[in-house]
Amino acid sequence: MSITTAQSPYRTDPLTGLRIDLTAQALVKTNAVLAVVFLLIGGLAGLLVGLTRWPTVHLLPPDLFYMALTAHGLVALVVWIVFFEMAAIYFVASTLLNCRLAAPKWAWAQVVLMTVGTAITTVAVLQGESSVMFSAYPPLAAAPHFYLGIILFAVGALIGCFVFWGTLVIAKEEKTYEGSLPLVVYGCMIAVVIAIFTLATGAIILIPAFLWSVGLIGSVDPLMYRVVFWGFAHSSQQINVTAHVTVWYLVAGLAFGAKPMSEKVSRTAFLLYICFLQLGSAHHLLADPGMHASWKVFNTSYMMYLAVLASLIHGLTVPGSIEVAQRRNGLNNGLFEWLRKCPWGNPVFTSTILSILIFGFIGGISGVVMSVEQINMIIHNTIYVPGHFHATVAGGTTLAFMGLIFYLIPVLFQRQLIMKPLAVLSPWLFGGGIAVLGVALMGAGTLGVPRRHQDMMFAGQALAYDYGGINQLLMAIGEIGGVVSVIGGAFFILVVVGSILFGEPVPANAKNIVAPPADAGGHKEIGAGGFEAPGTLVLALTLFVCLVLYYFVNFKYLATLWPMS
Ligand code: HEM
Ligand SMILES: [Cu+2]
Repeated sequence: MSITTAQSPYRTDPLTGLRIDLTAQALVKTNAVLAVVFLLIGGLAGLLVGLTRWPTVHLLPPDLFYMALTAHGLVALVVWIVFFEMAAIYFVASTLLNCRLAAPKWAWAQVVLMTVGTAITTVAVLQGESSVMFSAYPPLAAAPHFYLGIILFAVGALIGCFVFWGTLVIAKEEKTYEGSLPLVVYGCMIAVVIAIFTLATGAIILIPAFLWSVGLIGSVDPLMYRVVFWGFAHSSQQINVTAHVTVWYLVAGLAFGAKPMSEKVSRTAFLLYICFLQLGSAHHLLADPGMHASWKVFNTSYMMYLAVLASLIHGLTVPGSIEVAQRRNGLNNGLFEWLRKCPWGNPVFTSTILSILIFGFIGGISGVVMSVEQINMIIHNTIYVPGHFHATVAGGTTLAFMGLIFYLIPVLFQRQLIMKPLAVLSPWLFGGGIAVLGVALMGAGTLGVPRRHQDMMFAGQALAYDYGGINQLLMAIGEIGGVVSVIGGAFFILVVVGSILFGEPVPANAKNIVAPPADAGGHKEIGAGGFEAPGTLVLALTLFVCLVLYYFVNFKYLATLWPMS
C-alpha cells in the first residue's frame, strides 16, 4: 500500500511496520544493487589475486597480478563498501526517524558521481598504466584519470553524507521522532562525522597527487603523502567499523527485538571512535623511518587502545543484548542455552554472529598485537597484514553487510529469498573461508612471506629466496580458504540477484523476525551469578585470554628473532 502526501510518497511496510519513504527506498535499492555488483567484481579480482599467491597455481604474470591487486583492493574495499554504506545511512535516517530524505536530487548526484568515478578509475586500471595499488604511494605515478575517478567518487560520497545530515535536521525540525536519536541513527551519525573528516583528508592528498600526475606541480613529498594518506585510508576503515557495528545493533534490534544493554555505555563507546580512531592511523607508519619513534608509540600504543576499547564494548554489548533478549524469551538455562538455540540456520543471524566472532577473535586480536612498535617489526609489509585486514573488512564489515542485505530483501524489494539452502550456506562458506585465509596468511607473514608479491620465491632474481615448505603450505591453505569464500560470496550474490528478479512476493501476513520468541514469556529473573548476560561475559573473557596469550607468544618469538639479552 502506498500513500501520497503533499510532502513525499511513502508506504507502510507490512513486515516490519516501518514507514518507508519511497524516494529513499529507490535510492537505498539503487545503492545496494550497485554495491552487490561491485562486490562481484571485487571478489573476482580477489580470486585472481588469491590464485596467483597460491604457490602451485601461480596464475597471473606480474603485470596482470599488480593490475588485479589494484582493482581488487579498490573495488572490494572502497567501492562495494562505500556504496552499501550509502544505502545503509539513507535507510537508517529515513525509516528509523520516520522522515523523508533531504535533497533527493543531491542523493541521485551521489549515485551518479560515485558510479562515474568508479568507471573512470576502473578504465585507468584496466589500461595498465595505473597498477599502483590502492595506496598509490608516490613516486609511483598513476594516470591522471586514476586519481580523478577516486576524487569524483569521494565527492559523491561526501554529498551522501550531507544528505544524511540534512535528513537529521529535517527530522528534528518536523519532530518526526521523540526523545534523543535512536542508537542506530546515532551510530550512523558518528560514521558520517568520521566520513566527512576522512573525505576531506583524502581530498588534501589526492588533489596534489592528481595535479602532480598532470604535471602542474613538480613533486609530491612521499613522507607527507604517506602520513596524510593514512589519515584518509585508515579513517575510512573506521567508517567501516562504525558502520558494521551499527549494523550489528540494527540487526540485533530488528531481528531479536534486542535492546542495547546500556544506551549510555554504547553511545560513549561510539564517541571514543571519533576521539581516537584517526590517531591509530600511525600504525601504518610503524616501520617508516621518517617519523619519530615516540610519535609512533604514543599514537599506536596509547591513543589506539582507547578506540579498541570502544570496539570491545560493542563486541560485548551486542551479543549481550541478544543474550538478554533470548533469556527473557525463556532460553534462560545454563551459560549458553541462549546461544545454542539461536537461529543458526538463518543467514541474517549467522552473518551477524560470524561477523562479530571473526572481527573480534581474528581481526581484533591481531590488530592490537601488530600495532605494538616492536612486534610490528616482525610482520610489517608481510602477508600477515592482508591476513589481519581480511578478518576485519571481509569477515567483519562485508559479512555484517551481507546479513543486513538478507534482512532487507523482503522489506525493500518485497520478495522472499529464493534458493534458501544456498542462502543458509553462504555466510558459513564466506566467513569460514575468510577465517582460514586470515589465519593462514597471518601464519605465513609471521614467518616472513612478503605481501604484494607476485612471486614469493623471487625466482630468477638476484635475491632469490626459498621460503620453504611450511610457508608454501600456509599460502596454499590460505588461498584454498579464499576460494571457499569466493564460492560463499557467489552463492550470496546468486541468492540476492535471483530473489530480487524471481522471488515470490512476500505474503501479506508475514513478519520479518528472525528469532521468534521461545515462549514469549517475558521473564523478569534472568542470567546467573548476578549477571544478566553471563554467557557473553565468558566469551569476552575467552577473547581476553586469547589476546594475552597471543601477545606474549609474539614477544617470545620476537626475542628469538632478535636476541636482546
Ligand atoms: C569483500 C571482501 C574483501 C575485501 C574488502 C578485500 C580487500 C583487500 C585489500 C584492500 C587488499 C590490499 C590490496 C593492496 O595491498 O593494495 C587485499 C589483498 C588481498 N586479497 Fe582481498 N579482499 C576481500 C576478499 C578477498 C577474497 C575473497 C580473496 C581470496 C580469494 C582475497 C585475497 C587477497 C589476497 C591474497 C591479497 C593479498 C595479496 C598480496 O598482498 O600479495 N581477498 N584485499
Ligand atoms: Cu589502519
